[in-house]
Amino acid sequence: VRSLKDEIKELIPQKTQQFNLFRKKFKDVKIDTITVNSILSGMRGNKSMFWQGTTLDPIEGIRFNNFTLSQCQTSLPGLNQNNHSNIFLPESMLWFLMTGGKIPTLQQSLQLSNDLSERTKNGNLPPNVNNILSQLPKKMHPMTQLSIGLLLLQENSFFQKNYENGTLNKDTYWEDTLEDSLNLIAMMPLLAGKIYSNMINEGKPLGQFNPSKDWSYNICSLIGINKNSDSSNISNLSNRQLEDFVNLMRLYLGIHVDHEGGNVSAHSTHLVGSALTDPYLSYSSGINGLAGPLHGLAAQEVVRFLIEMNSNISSPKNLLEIENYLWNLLSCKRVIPGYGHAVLRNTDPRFTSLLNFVHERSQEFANDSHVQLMQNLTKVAPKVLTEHGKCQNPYPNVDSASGILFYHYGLKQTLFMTVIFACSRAIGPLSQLVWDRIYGLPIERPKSLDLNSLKKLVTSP
Ligand code: CMX
Repeated sequence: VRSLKDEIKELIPQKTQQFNLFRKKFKDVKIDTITVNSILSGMRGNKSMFWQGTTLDPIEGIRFNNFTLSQCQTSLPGLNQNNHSNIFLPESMLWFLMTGGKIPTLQQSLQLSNDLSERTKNGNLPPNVNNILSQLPKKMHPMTQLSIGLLLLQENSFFQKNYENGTLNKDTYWEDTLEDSLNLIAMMPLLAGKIYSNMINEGKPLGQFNPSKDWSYNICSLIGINKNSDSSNISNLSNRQLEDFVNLMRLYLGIHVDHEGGNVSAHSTHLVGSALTDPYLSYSSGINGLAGPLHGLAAQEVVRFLIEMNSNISSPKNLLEIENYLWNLLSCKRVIPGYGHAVLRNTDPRFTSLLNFVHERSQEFANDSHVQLMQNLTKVAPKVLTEHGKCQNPYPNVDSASGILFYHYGLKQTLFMTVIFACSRAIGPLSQLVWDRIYGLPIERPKSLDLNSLKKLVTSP
């Protein structure tokens, strides 16, 4: 079977020719107007960035290489065990994004899974990385630990080493970028496992890496939620629940990979990478952005919010009490976490696919008051937010459901949830970084303006 690298190599002549022709032909065509408001409001909606793998339609939601999420769920290969037919392997999505839209066969996805596994050298972090991570204060924010972990792995960067040696040229930048990106992605389960063990088990391993299993399975294993785990925190889960948890992980990791280029984690990876910075340094910046409460941290905010609300209302079924609780929250100038979006103007299809996971297991979740509240909120929050009249999108986003499902299966450390998000988000921005190198995109350098310059621009005829 041909490797991912062979596939990419074959695509390069045709893709670069198309790209260069397009640039040459249309380079002076105006496609957007920049207003003062957009400059002063986070460049919201400015069409000013090239991103190949995904685009976000305000109504339809995310498209991956022009496939909607539900098309991906029916087209990309998964393990298809026990009717989990709509759950594809994140490795399939990695192949799909790295090749600019080629749907892998199951064999190719599994081969990539195996490749990632082999890159971990028997499932061990390099000893120096492991040692330093073991010495971090156990209470250090898990995203800080992750960022440090990636920076420590940077000494293995082929791109950095070969750039330093002078053995790279513009035509070969992409090869080491790909190599580094795949190595980085391969290491994410090990970093996640190490950080979770720092949080709950004094740095002692919670489970074992299994080289014959897929990427998501190993994340579950290393955080101690798996059949073959050493951890005691799973003792209450049945075999079926453990299997469901692994499938939830596959689903979650598959749908969080990318959300077009302008979001903070993707954009920061791209921006830092545009200075020819290697994938480790670039993605470490991305996850620092992901750690912000308005971005990746929202999933844990939702979990806290649901727990807090449940302790203040008589029942998760009491819609009137939920409504009153939300109005109180808004009157204290707090946001309803898990609702709203900078681009989306409809229910996030990623939320819908997580909700389908719940519906397919209605018995499992029937007695979980937090999951019930999460579902009932969808009947109340959009109405309240619409009446409130401020927010442009009153519908649930993906974070509305993700954290509370992990919580259900025993992942109670809410701060850790963003680390799982970060495992997934590595896939989209790093696929883009490989293509940034192939297309030879230059360093990013938008023009900034102070208030005086802006004033001059608005008053001049
Ligand atoms: N609850 C209450 N108020 C909200 C709101 C919510 N869920 N969402 C937006 N608003 C408010 C904003 O705070 C803003 O108020 P001000 O004018 O007083 O500043 C106003 O409505 C307009 O905001 P907007 O244009 O609709 O939304 P933004 O693009 O500025 O922000 C987002 C988008 C996600 C940060 C915002 O909706 C929010 O804070 N949501 C809650 C946090 C959350 O769920 N984040 C997850 C995002 C998912 C992702 O990153 O992928």
